[in-house]
Amino acid sequence: MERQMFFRLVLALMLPVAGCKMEQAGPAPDYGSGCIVVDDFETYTADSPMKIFETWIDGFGYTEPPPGKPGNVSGATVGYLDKPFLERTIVHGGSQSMPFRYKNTVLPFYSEIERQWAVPQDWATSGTRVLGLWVYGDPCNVPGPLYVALQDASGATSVVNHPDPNAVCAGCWNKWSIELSKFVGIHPVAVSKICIGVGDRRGLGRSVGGEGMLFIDDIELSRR
Ligand SMILES: [Ca+2]
Repeated sequence: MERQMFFRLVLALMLPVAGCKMEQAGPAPDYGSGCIVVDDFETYTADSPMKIFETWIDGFGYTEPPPGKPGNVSGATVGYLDKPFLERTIVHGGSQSMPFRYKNTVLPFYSEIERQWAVPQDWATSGTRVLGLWVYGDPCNVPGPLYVALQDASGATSVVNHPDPNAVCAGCWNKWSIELSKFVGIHPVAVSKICIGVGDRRGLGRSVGGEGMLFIDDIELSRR
């Protein structure tokens, strides 16, 4: 019940802030322009196997249906406690976005959500060179380090940090575009996992970013 109240409070606080360039909820990504959707969060439902936290793994994982899946023991929570688990008011495209609550005030002092593919993904196909994702940070959050990590089929991992620590508290939708070449050492033709996180994933034993709430939508690949 405590989590439910927290999320309702967050929603109440998420009004547009002055001076913020607002991005209204828009149409689905333009498939005809060369964009390839990685995840727009429109296909998730309240039922297994399409619950959002069965695909995007957080710190806690899930137990139903058996055998479930363990979490990554970070401070991240994907989705709401209540069905349908997705956010349906604060969305960028379509009618759903992914809630991502983070808590960096306890061990391991970072929060990370991850999606893994059994078959590695070719993200360089059709000349795509840029990974884009839309992020809405609760304006009540404190500035903190937002990052994306990719892992390829060889097991190599590379992390790109957002250049602006205020990205997690902007109070509006902002697109973060990352050239795939920034993920040094990763083969973009064989991506096996994407992680989105807040904090210092190196686990240096220090808390950064506090705790807060983000929404993620329209993760896509484009040519530029
Ligand atoms: Ca969406």
